[in-house]
Amino acid sequence: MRIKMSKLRSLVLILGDQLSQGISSLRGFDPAHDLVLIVEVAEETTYVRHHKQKIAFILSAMRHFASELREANFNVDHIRLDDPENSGSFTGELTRAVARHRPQRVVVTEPGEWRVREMMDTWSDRLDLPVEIREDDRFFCSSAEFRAWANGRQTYRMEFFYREMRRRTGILMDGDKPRGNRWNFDSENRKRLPHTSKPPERFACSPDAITQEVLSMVAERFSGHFGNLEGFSWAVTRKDALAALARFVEVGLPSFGDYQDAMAADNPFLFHALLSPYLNIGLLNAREVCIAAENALLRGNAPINAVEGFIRQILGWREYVRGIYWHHMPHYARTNALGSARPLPWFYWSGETYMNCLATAIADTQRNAYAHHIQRLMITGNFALLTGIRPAELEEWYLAVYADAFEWVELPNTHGMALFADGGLLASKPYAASGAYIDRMSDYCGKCAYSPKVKTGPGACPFNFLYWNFLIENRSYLERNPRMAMPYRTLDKMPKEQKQKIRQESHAFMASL
Ligand code: FAD
Ligand code: DLZ
Ligand code: SF4
Repeated sequence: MRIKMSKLRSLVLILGDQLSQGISSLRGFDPAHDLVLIVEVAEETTYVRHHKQKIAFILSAMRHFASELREANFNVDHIRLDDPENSGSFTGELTRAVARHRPQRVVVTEPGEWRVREMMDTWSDRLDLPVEIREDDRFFCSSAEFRAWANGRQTYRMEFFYREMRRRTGILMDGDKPRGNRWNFDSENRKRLPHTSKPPERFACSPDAITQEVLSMVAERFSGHFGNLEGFSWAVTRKDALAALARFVEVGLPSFGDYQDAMAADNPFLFHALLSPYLNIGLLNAREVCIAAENALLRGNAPINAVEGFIRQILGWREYVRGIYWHHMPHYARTNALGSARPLPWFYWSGETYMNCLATAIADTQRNAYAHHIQRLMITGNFALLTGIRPAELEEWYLAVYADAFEWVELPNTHGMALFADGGLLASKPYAASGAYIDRMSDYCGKCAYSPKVKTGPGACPFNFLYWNFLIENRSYLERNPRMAMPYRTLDKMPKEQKQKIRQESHAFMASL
């Protein structure tokens, strides 16, 4: 801290996922009167047992952000995790900082998790100080705008929300028409990866001295947490995150559309952006990412199916899930439409299973704190859906294991999209699939102990019998859904003995989990 303040005006608390100089809490900041507070706290590192890389990524990015702020002439009080006086929680550290600095008020931007919002709402009374909680306006759609869109609708559909966002922002619009004369190129986003395809190398940043210090601390202090630290190569500064964006636009984006849903055993990244951790902690903002992609289209460097497919994920899905989260919490997390109650199998943590698709997706996750969307949805998510895993247990897993996981985005994706636990509020039908889908979209099955071609009996792919068993067990709930009519017609044509076998093998399999 460069100035001694006897009468501090605002103490501005910046959380670990608010590392943007444009964050609303910093607006109007005056170095002569205000002070930034950044706190590394044990509670945030352990409220779920985060992947080691996730902790290192966030703490290192926080330390880099604190020095960037200082260079930009902000006064910063940064409390480190290993500070012996550290109380270990946001509330405790804010209370200590208020005692140290005696501010007239606290300013903070709203958090990304309901849990922290509840904490924040107690601060003014606890501290006996005004606490100004500002809107997080790093998103295209505010919670109030989402509410206005959602109110009065019986069902939500991402596609209609997304079109409205396109019109409202002008992104990928040509006047009042969608660029390419179509809103959605989803049907051109489902190719299997050809053997000849050469995805780009991952954009990797070597850890600098600050990151190395954090890595050592995490290795020692969080040794029992899931995942590896070796090969840590996330960007931890805005400068490097911008370089990652530029590199993706140049080498990944052109093929992103074609192979968006493909999976490959020897490459967990393919043509994906790996930008979600940077977007979610504020090193990149969503608008600049969408504009960079649109510019690639306008310059003729990437085709429309890639650019539309990519922008749909950010302008559409990312905003849509956030809207649903804040509109429906806290009730949302408690819904369990299919009554799923099975404990999470231990192999989600150990990776030890003979099912090669699951073993690969989990090993990728251990190694990189990353798996791409289809691995998360159609492998680990699909298996949990078909076997009826208790939503809260699966959600804790997803929140812990990915570097990009914050509840506002993780929960709707897991609870709504992967598990259908919200009964179809977010997605129009369950994303349930048999081994045939996984075999079509990946090269996992060739090296598996099971065969996707065998439906029941020895060597049968568990996804095959579990898929039909899921339809049988949830019939009364799902058959009302017009989008499920076709699979139920197929099920009805199946011989009774086959259905019996499916049920028996599924029960035996699930009992063995
Ligand atoms: P790309 O495939 O390159 O996509 C580009 C960007 O689009 C991403 O960086 C991300 O910001 C955005 N995006 C893509 N799909 C989604 C989506 N469904 N919801 C929100 N944003 C999306 N994403 C998170 O950011 N945090 C999470 O905790 C998270 N948990 C998930 C849990 C499950 C069960 C599922 C099915 C998906 C989850 N996702 C989550 C969405 C998605 O899988 C990741 O955003 C994506 O894999 C990130 O990798 P990428 O940057 O390479 O994405
Ligand atoms: C995830 C995380 C971790 C691991 N550590 C910290 C921390 O020490 N200090 C901090 O301010 N934020 C951390 N975070 C991110 C918070 O959990 C996140 O800001 C809240 O969940 C609100 O979204
Ligand atoms: Fe997964 Fe079944 Fe293929 Fe094995 S055969 S990799 S379990 S889909």
